[in-house]
Formats: sequence, structure tokens, C-alpha cells
Amino acid sequence: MNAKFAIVVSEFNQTITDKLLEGAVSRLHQCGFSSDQIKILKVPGAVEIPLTAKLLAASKKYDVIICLGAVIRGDTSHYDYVCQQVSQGCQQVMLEFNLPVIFGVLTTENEVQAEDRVGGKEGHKGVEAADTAIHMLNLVKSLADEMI
Ligand code: INI
Repeated sequence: MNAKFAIVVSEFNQTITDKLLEGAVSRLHQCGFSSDQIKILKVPGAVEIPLTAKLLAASKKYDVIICLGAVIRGDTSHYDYVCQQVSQGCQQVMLEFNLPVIFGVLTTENEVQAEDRVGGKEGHKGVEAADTAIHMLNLVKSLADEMI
């Protein structure tokens, strides 16, 4: 399938986000997509994901955007602001551009919960994000075909 993926991944909590990225890219390769079809952009933190996703969406070069990040609760309320900005920002881009924006951003209470979700006992959210992206690509394509 001739699809173009963009992956926006944040570097904050990089040991976790590297694993999310690795899982997502491996799954896309497993499903037959080549590296030429996957553009990867790194941003400092989850807060920077939505603007990057918006610029990618506006470029009209991509069929789906996968957002990967890890927000882990600390001692202050900062966590809540970061979670709110990244989740609402991603949703806004998806609805504004009619483009699937996959929310592969972990929001966890601690590092153990995050590790559990990158290949531990709670599965792999990077792999799941890639699966969701492929599902949405197919769904959007079939809806577009129906409308022709
Ligand atoms: N960014 C994250 O991606 N994860 C976090 O856990 C996090 N915490 O906890 O602070 C975080 N903060 C940085 C934020 O995303 C921005 O990069 C920063 O506020 C500058 O805009």
C-alpha cells in the first residue's frame, strides 16, 4: 500500500519513548511498509507534539500521523498540564485536518507503569499505535472509496 506515515516522538523520558518508536517502526515494517514511507520527527517533550503534528498535517504529505510520548507523574501538577495539552492538541489536529492522528502517548503514574507498556506485562503501546494507524488508514480509504 502506497501510504505515508509520519511519526512524532518526544525525547522526554527517552528510554521509554525510544522503545515506543522501535515498536511502532518494527510493526510498520512487519506489515510491509518501507522506511521511505515513514518520516520520523523528534521533539523535546509531549507539549511540542501537537504543533509538529499540525505542521505535518498542513503539508498534506502524510496519510496518518502517529504521536508517541511518555508523560510520567512527578511531584507537582505539571503532569496534568502536559497531559491536557498533548491530548487535546492531538485531537484538535485530527478533527481540523480530517486526518488520523494516533495518540500513542503514555500517561502513567510512575516509570514501572510506563515500562509495563513498552513490551512488558501490559503489552506494547508503540506496536498498538502502528496497528491503530494501519486500521485507520484502511478505514479512511474505504470511506473515501464509498463516496466516489
Ligand atoms: N514532557 C514529557 O513528554 N513527559 C513528561 O513526563 C514531562 N514532565 O513530566 O515534565 C514533560 N515535560 C516537558 C514538556 O513536554 C515540554 O517539553 C516543556 O514544558 C516545554 O514546553
